[in-house]
Amino acid sequence: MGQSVWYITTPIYYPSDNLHIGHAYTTVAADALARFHRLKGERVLFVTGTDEHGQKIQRKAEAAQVTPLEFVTPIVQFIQDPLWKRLGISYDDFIRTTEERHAKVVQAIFRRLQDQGDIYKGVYEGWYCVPDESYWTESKLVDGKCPDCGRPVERVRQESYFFRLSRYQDRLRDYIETHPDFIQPVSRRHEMLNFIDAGLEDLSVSRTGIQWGIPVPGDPDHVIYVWFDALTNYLTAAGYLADDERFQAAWPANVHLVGKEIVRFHAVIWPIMLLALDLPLPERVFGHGWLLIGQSKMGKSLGNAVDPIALLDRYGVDPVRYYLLREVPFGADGSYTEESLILRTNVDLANDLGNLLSRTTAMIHRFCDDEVPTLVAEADDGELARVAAEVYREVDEAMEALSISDALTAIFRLVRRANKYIDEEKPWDLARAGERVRLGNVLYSLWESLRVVSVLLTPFLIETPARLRAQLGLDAPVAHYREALWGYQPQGLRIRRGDPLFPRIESPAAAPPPPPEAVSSLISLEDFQKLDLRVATVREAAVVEGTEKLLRLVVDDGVRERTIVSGIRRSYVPEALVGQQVVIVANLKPAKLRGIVSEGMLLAASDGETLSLVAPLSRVAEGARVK
Ligand code: ME8
Repeated sequence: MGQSVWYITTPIYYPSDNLHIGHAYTTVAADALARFHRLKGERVLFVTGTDEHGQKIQRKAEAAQVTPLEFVTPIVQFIQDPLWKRLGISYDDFIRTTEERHAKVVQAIFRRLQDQGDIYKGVYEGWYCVPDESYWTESKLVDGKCPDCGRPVERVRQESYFFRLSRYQDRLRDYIETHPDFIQPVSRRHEMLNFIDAGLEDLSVSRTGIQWGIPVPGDPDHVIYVWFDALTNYLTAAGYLADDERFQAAWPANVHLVGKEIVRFHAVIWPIMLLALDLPLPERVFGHGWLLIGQSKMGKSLGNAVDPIALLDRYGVDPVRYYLLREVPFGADGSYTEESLILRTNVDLANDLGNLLSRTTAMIHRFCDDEVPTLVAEADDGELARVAAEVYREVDEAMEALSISDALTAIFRLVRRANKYIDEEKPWDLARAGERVRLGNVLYSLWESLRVVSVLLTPFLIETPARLRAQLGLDAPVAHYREALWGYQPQGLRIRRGDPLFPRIESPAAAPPPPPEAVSSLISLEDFQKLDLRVATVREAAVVEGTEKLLRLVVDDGVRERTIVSGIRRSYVPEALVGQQVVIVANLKPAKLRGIVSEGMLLAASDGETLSLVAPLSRVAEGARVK
């Protein structure tokens, strides 16, 4: 089969309420992957949509005294525009399960499975979780509640059609065993194998007593179970039974991106439907983690949902996308806080990237009259070119592995290395000393690093790449990933300086600073001189696992490297500290914190919750005395 389209899907969301940033999280991640593959010149099919049938929606509509379609339509429209539009979601198809094209496919599949004896009629007796639209047997309930979401379940006894999952159990198990990449991350794969090994019961795939769904062909008292209906969307959108050429090119899907709570539907029920239809299985089902508020999952009905539109209004599209894509390793759970969004924007975007651009363009303006210098290759140290080449490869590998946050970490490694390169090479000294060749090479390398970054950031951010490129003097939008190769751009451009890329955000949540404490009792100069305060440079920084406040730093005090445990985690991301100078109390008695011996302390100004490290205004030698 000539599969030539890279096909990625998100779950289709229930339009039972407005969506929150948990839904935006999946959709932005899928969007970044879709944009990445397009940038590599591939044909992409990126599908998202809405799952509009089922008991939950029917009840919501009844409560609102409108028809289910009247209930969902404005929500669906809102999801398309403004929500996905403002977030820059570049979907190729938006599927609604209430569309005619979809009902046809669902009914055709149902009929075929019935004809081949995979669907049969019986009686279902057991429990149903309406919010999750899932069936449970008595023995699976936890304290009488839904084992997945902990909410109350309802007793159901009715005539029902059943899908013979049991018939395919062994084939599915073999498939998972022989296709180690099928279910990711690997922890979910183990969960699914255990689930299958516990034995698959035949699945009830129709309901009576509710009307809001696709009717069972030839038996209109039954509507088709909403998950059977919803999963089929992936085939409908690929053109199954409607457009053979489209379908042959797109199927099987390359990635079904889903939240971890619905991996079971995608890694057990869905592949069995496909096995029964003799269709190839998707290449990967990736179950990512949850955005948490405190310890709980953010959820529509849990009253803790964060509205993406409010965040877009406050911070703009790129900080929100950057935060969602960068903050949490893709696959793991992570806590959402607005403070961490602000911190990410300030540290990575405003400080590291914004400053690199403003410093670079300011120096090209001042020393080269806005003209980007030409590289004199024989005299170049090749340092930034080397890092850029590594990052080019790392981003590619990370995106293939769906490690989206690692891809961004790699890009910002180049940004940080370039900033450090300015500090090391001191272009202003080179200018003063008349070292024009070296100066030109340094400035060219900085400009070129930023150009490479503008290409690499293209799949992730919407507005920033073009704004960055405008200041670099580049007008053409990025067309292909290979443009991120060092030296791709012909030389001889002029920069156009502009506004800062990202203004620093002042934290709205920060408490007003407490009134300064009254000055305590006076001390003598000798008392003060007992303190051995020194400048040190941070060499390593990492979080102390299991703590909320602590970072473990290794600092160079000019004589040796020492470890200091410091309570600054809430105010600093560790990697941003590496290379920074700080002031330490060098003669503090060592103390053990969380099992780590801390040899000294960092000076920081405390402004309510926020801590700001104290540092010399210009770089000085490590070990310099502060007095
Ligand atoms: O489950 N953190 O729809 P849904 C991260 N209609 N992601 C989250 C999240 C959170 N706190 N909350 C939601 C359904 N999501 C079905 C899907 S597919 C054939 C049918 C994301 O509206 C995550 O992707 O409840 C999760 O799987 C999805 O939204 C659930 O959306």
